[in-house]
Amino acid sequence: MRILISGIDGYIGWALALKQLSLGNDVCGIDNFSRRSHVKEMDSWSAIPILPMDERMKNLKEKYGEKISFFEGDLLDAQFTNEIIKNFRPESVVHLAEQPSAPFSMIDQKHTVYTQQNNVIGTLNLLFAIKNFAPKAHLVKLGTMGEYGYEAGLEISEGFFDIEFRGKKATIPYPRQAGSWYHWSKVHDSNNIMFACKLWGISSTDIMQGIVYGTRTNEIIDEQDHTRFDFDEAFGTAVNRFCSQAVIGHPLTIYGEGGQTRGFLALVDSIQCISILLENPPEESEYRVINQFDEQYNITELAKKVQNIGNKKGLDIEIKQTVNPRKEKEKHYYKADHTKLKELGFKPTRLIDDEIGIMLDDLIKYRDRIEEKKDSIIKLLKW
Ligand code: USQ
Repeated sequence: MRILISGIDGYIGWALALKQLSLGNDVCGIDNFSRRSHVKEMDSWSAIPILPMDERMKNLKEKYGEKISFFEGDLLDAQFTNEIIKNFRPESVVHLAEQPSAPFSMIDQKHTVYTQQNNVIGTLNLLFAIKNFAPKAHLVKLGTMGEYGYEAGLEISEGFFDIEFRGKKATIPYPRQAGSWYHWSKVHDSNNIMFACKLWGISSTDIMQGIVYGTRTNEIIDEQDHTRFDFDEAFGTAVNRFCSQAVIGHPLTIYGEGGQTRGFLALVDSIQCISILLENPPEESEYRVINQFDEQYNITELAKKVQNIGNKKGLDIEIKQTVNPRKEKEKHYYKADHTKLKELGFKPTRLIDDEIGIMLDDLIKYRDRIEEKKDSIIKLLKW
């Protein structure tokens, strides 16, 4: 299969590229390196060092030859996007090239506008390029469970739900009530993709992904294989942040009451899920929505897990409730369907406790790097 990965330099993009190459597929990656520069803007860096792209590519080319290629560029540049699709002729496009941080999108007007412009217009350019130059390609787009929000107090279905209103029945998209400008950018993407499928016959899978954690996949063996791992307030996500805090003796930062509940998935299983979706594309014109997570936890449960596992390794971990910089529900009902991937053959391979142990072992080696940038853990990016 010929797979285009936009955002190949990111946390999921890099791990996915390694997996797809190992399966014998042709991979073309594009990236504008915005993640590297945004984390720098937070005065931080990846806890686990990653190589510059030219060295990453040199290593991959030694192993996979012409099956891997890379082009630096931006999806906001329509000409660049068109050329890539025209020349590579992908059978699948995995679109990960978005600004992924909710706190970053909430900093000020400039960061909000940047996030929505980058995400929404980048996706639109990609949709037009697919329509014009690879109309049969399957677009796999990374959305987020946060699109549904936490307000309704109802069970969440997978994309669509059945409703009866004033005597008539219909199946309609599940309401979206996102909680940040970033999460809303994903909602706008979802609407645009759904419309493009209807209008042009494109087929797409929109992944409502939960929070991904972990340092490893089956392909990440040597140091040079590692994918990035962020811990700063904007780009570090819950479990990854807690593990980074744990190894330097920083108290685990529970925001507010700590009852915020989310779906979680190990990195290795996120890559497995995307690979299953690539191998099982939807029908022509179909807009398929998948909820992609394994188990749900609240933030306090997660912090306690990291504390217990870390303390057994000799770390001395404190948990501290801090003032919540975000405007969000700190306790809420949460129950979301996630059966479609299992029906396609997904079997989770990692228990969260095992993965936290592996992460702590990996991160202990890079304690000095986290220590050096520890001021980026709390930046008080107030919403
Ligand atoms: N939280 C803490 N302490 C921290 C960091 C976070 O209590 O130190 C809380 C937050 O207040 C929030 C929850 O943990 O209630 C999750 O925060 P997060 O930063 O781990 O995740 P979030 O901002 O929701 O965004 C992340 C990714 C995003 C992805 C999303 C999936 O950055 O790209 O779309 O997870 S989901 O949350 O399911 O929408």
